[in-house]
Amino acid sequence: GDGERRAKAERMFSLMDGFLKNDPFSLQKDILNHVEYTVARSRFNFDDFEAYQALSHSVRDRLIERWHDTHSYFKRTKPKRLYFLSLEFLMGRSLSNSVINLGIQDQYAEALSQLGFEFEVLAEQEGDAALGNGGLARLSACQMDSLATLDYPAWGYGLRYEYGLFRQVIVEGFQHEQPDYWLNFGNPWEIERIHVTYEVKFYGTVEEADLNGEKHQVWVPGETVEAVAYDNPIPGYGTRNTLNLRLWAAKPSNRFDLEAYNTGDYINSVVNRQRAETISNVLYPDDRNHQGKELRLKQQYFFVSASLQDIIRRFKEAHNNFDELPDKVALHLNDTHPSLSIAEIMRILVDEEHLGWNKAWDIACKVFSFTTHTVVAEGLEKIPVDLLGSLLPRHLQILYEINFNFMEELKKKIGLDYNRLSRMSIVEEGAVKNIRMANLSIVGSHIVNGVSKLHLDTLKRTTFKDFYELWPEKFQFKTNGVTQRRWIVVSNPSLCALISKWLGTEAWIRNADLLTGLRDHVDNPNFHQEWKMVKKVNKMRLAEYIEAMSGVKVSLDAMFDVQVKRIHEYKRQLLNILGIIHRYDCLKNMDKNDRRKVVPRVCIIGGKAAPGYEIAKKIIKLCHSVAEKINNDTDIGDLLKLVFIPDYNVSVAELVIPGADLSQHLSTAGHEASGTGSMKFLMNGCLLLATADGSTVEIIEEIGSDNLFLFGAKVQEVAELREKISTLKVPLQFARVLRMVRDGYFGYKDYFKSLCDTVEIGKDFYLLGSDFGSYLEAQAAADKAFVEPEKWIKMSILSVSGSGRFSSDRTIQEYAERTWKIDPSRCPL
Ligand code: CR6
Repeated sequence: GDGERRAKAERMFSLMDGFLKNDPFSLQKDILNHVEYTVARSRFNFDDFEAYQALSHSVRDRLIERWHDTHSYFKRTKPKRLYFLSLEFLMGRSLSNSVINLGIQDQYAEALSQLGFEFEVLAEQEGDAALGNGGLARLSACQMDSLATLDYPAWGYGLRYEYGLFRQVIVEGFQHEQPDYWLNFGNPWEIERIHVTYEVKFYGTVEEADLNGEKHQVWVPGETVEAVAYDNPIPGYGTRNTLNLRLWAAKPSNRFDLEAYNTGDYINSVVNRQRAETISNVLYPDDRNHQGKELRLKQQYFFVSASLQDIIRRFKEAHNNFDELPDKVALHLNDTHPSLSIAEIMRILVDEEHLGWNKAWDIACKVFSFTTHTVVAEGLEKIPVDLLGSLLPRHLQILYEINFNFMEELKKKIGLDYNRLSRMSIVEEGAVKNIRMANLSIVGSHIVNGVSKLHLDTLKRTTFKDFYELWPEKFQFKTNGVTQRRWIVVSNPSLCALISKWLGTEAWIRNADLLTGLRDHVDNPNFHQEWKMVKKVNKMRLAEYIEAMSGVKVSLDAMFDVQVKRIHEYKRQLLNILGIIHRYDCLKNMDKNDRRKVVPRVCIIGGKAAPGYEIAKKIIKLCHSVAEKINNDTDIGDLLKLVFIPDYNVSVAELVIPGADLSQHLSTAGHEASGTGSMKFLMNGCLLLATADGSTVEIIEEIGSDNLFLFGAKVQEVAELREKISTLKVPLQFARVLRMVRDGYFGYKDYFKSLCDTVEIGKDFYLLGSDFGSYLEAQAAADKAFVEPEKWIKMSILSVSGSGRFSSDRTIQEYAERTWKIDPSRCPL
């Protein structure tokens, strides 16, 4: 009975000694316990890595406590929940972030130093969790941090890839990819839930069956794989709330298949079974092209099916009527990658729960929302109908039915405009028939989001014009943001301390709008002095790293000029390199006197190229070739250095961004949906040199065009320039530096030819030539500002004070209020 249960619970609680204590002494005891019993090393003899492991386990214990409390609180209070579905999360390291969000950073530092360890040194032992490609994936990670911090009742769902994004190794200037088997050394941040498993099915046929006299479609699958849950606690800052990021791993199904084992070929049956695990093995390393690969589609459906089974199970535990689903559940599609969810939920509601089609469709449309991170139509995901039909035959039928109904509805509204109907159709007709995942996502969601104002404007005018005209009320934008917890507090402790000192509060860590308060001190010389010191400390840290990585010694007096992001033609790293060649060329032709007036520069470039993206790989090689020439030119010395930082990832970003004076964001206007790197630099007091693209437009609104270096054609001009692409005028300097590369001045003449061809007059789609003049002017303006330290520091302060709007807290609050309709639900202390 009840009494018995209560007695048992009380005994349990007393046995467990209440909650874990966070004073340094208790922390030390916990760490040593983990050394001894978890890591199984002797407390008298363990190294830094083992100390890191034990430390992480002690942090994990504390996370689990809060995780339990949060989830039992949600279970009790039943708020509407958000489920954030994303195939990619770029979490980076967890230790520092967790300890800071738990608010026990100082206690841990003290506990460790008494044990003879340094927190920062142990934190360096951790590898990155790199389960994503670039901006989109890091955005998901920032947004999880904000969801937790703002107390929203949310879950993240993703895939637990065994191989994260490849490691970039540079050999003689060329990129090589190495597998990132990140689980090699164990992962203390995840909790394996061996009992939370679901069967995911593939292939097979659809058969017709009779159910109470009605005809029903029944999927008879051909293959079954098991999904196992791995939970990753996401602690909020300044709250007990700790959310869950549930990642699925594929395992062979435990279903006992008598047939397979009776054939006598035992070994082969086991090997076949084992193939199931390949589904979640490896992350696709391409951030733009996901075109119709079977394994990729399998990953998507595996993810969708496991997540939805889990979500529906949780819903059914607390509710007995699907009418309530839209009031209790919001499902967010992070890009089109999880958009099979729309077909899957229809299959569950219609085939398994036996709801009528129209009712099920009505529920689905209310539950889903969608964010697109792509600008151009060519970047949108498509899946060949044949592939989908063989892997998921029932889903293909459902997709056809969704499309049929949509087309009928559309005809009533727009008549028989066949061109428009075919553009809007979910099924693309042609030699190869495709399912257009973006069209599916728009049709099946009640809100469609862009990631910046300009992005949405562009979508309305171009890619999604037809849909916008049909459903203008569906379209919104939520400008991206990044979390100041990771991008200031974790990565730049000196700046964090300085901000808190001058604002007189740490409240900005939860409310970044307060950063505007720094404007009050913008002319204070003491503040300037301290600001300068902070930058210097971070530049020193970066300079040491550069020397260790590349052997290049750099001067701290130089301007540290950084461009770090995925390598893409539209991001125009080539423009940067050509600009550097121009600078070098000018220096070579200058007399001694003039050289004395030159601002010394350390140009830093970093980023990965997708393994099959040849031009991007050539850009990396060119960077190395130019660097070799310049860095070994004793005549130039400290006036110009170029370094490529290999294997750019989240933890490298944490080191590079705080140390930058200037950062470059050079995308041809209209191509970067948002860009989020710029926001991290802004938060770290680094000035931007940028085109008016993506969210930069809003950064300009916020900090004023005087406080950054703007250049290049605007979006409207880009279209016009492209019209006359074969007659575009390019500056002489551009032709000259290009010629230097072509003529083999940096070696590898033949290899660089096809790269040079991409920017030749008439072919220069990304308009490097026509933007070159304006780019050089912006660079000159940056040089000029740098020699007036007062002015520069002021711009830097104004950058940070205007960065509050680009906190992911603001983004998430907008999503919560305008799209998901969820309320904060704060777990009591
Ligand atoms: N590559 C956009 O290109 C945006 C992020 C996050 C991107 C980038 O401008 O900031 O998403 N798009 O919204 C995709 O990944 C498809 C990106 O990271």
